[in-house]
Amino acid sequence: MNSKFRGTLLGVLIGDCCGAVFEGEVLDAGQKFVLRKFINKLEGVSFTAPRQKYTDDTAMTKSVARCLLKYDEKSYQKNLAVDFVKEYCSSTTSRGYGDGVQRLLVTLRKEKFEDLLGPARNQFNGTGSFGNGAAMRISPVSLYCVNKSDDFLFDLVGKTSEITHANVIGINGAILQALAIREVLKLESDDLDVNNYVTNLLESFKKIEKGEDEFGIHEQKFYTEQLEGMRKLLNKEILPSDEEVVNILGHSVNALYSVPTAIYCFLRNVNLLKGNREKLFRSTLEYAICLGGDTDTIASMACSLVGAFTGDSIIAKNLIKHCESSEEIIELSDKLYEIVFSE
Ligand code: 8NA
Ligand code: MG
Ligand code: MG
Ligand code: MG
Repeated sequence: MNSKFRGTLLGVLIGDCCGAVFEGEVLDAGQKFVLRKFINKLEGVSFTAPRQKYTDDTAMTKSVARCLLKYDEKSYQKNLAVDFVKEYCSSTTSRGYGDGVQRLLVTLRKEKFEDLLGPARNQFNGTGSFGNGAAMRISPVSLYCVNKSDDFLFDLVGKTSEITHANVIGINGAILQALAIREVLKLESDDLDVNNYVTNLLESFKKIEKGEDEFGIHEQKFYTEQLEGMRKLLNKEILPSDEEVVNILGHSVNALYSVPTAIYCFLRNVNLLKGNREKLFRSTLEYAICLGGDTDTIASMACSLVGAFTGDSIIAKNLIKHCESSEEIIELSDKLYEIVFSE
């Protein structure tokens, strides 16, 4: 299990560092060749500098991991808001934070964290952010909740998300990613029944998206519909093209159009590499970036799932070494493992 903890957080880091180089692009055949060469170089012979830089995805994941290490129900959310701001302000290079979240972190600081949730609710004319920023940083919560109930996980995902994301799409994206990681963490063998796994995620989401208000029971089908689209793509006899995948699932900064995409990247490669698990990390990393769009975040979320599934032993040692702060990420994973299994 320690290896799975390391794999999860290293997946976040490596997907982010490699994907950031191609962010916002649609990759043609030439750029896909460049991408393959680029990862080959990072996996290849050891070099000292320069290291591949991480972005907001990893920066915010580190904050979540640090605050879970000193988790206390009452102070967690405030500690996390303060850590997000500290991490944001301490960086000397641009980490590619979303526009909305940058404004929000500045407001939290200026108002001295008096109102922890108000600024997030005021984002985007009061609709709150539906960006994938809550989902991209959620993996430490899956680690922390590996032996906890669903309700505990939902509550902790909510607390971790709502500081920056008040829109239900942003928060439910984080719930989906958290559940998806936790389910593979719990597997003891490297045999994953993909159909069963998707059915379980769908069942959870049908419940989550069914609500009740003064007009009675209503059903929203945002993530449920995306997961159904994902299942259809996975069951196709002919492997869908990149264009078809992006048309159905999306590749944007919207959580609805990136979290299911990341899960699809993972599951497609699990299906393709049944007897060849050592290739799963590299293959998923390259595939997720090939889809273009929000490449750092989709690759980060997809690789985190691979790492949670296989552990860190299948990740090339030099690829780990060539990403900024990998030692710190390993240390955080090991500490989380210690506290989760000593409780
Ligand atoms: P966010 O909350 O600022 O949301 C990201 C973007 O989504 C916003 O800037 C808006 O354009 C849009 N958006 C979100 N909610 C709404 C809404 N209700 N109405 C209209 N537009 C909306 O930041 P976040 O933390 O969710 O973003 C995470 C993403 O930002 C990650 O992909 C991360 O890698 C980073 N990112 C940065 C860039 C960049 O140009 N630097 C590009 C893509 C992604
Ligand atoms: Mg980023
Ligand atoms: Mg935001
Ligand atoms: Mg991104």
